[in-house]
Amino acid sequence: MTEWYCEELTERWRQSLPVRSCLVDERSPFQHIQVFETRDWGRMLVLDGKVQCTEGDEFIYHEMLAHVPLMTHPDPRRVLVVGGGDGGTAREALRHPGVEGVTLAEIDARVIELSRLWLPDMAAGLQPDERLTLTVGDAADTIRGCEPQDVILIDSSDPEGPSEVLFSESFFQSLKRALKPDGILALQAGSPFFFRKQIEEASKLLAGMFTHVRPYLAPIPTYPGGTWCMMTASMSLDPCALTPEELGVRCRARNLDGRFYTPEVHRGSLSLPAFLRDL
Ligand code: AG3
Repeated sequence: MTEWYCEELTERWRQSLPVRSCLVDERSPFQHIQVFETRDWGRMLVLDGKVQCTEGDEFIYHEMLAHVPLMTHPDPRRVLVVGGGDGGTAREALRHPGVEGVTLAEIDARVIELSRLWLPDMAAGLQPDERLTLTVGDAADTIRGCEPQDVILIDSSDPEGPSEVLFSESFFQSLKRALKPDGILALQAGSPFFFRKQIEEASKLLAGMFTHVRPYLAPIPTYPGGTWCMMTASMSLDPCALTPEELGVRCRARNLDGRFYTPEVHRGSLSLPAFLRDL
């Protein structure tokens, strides 16, 4: 009989996919961590009942969270990743040859350890690399202590529960302080169908602090609803200001060949449907 893993996002929305086996099922001091072998999407990391990534579609999420802001920046050197203990976002950031340092601030050491064991493709971003600094603990401490960053990528879970603070005004303020004046940040903002209120709040908060706030969309089949919203914020950098030609020049200069990300996808992802634009 086929076993199904079911994520229950709300009382009225569930999404299921068939799994072959459960590889990890444990409680860390921070959360419930599970890894499944799925039938069709490779291995899947689940935190507190929320699908974080599958080997089959993680490239879309990680490329879009990293390359939209990193390509918008003309010369990114220092990158901070908040969360992202599976390594996928760091892996993508390290693909930009000009990047001299990536600092990853993950609260849960077990996510790092288990990703290294079970999710090698993503954990490629956690391999020993002189450019990479792993910090385990409260991101707020890392942010306070780090040197000014060119790019900050917030790879958190949903804007509720333990990750809720990562969507608060004071947290955004601390990120702004950690960012160089000409830096750019990006965050995953949740489902445009189920987290409309949170997306609206985050974009309002950020718009009060930054000149350019740009939501964009990516299709992630294994996330509830299948479409996900991300957002950049910056005082000077606008991902919409670059033409596909200019982005193409940057991609070639950085030798960056995405499986999902292309200059056209960059532009297209920022073209919002009316209901989101009106938020
Ligand atoms: N972080 C965002 C996961 C959000 C998914 N939400 C859900 N399934 N309800 C992903 C971390 C990948 N590095």
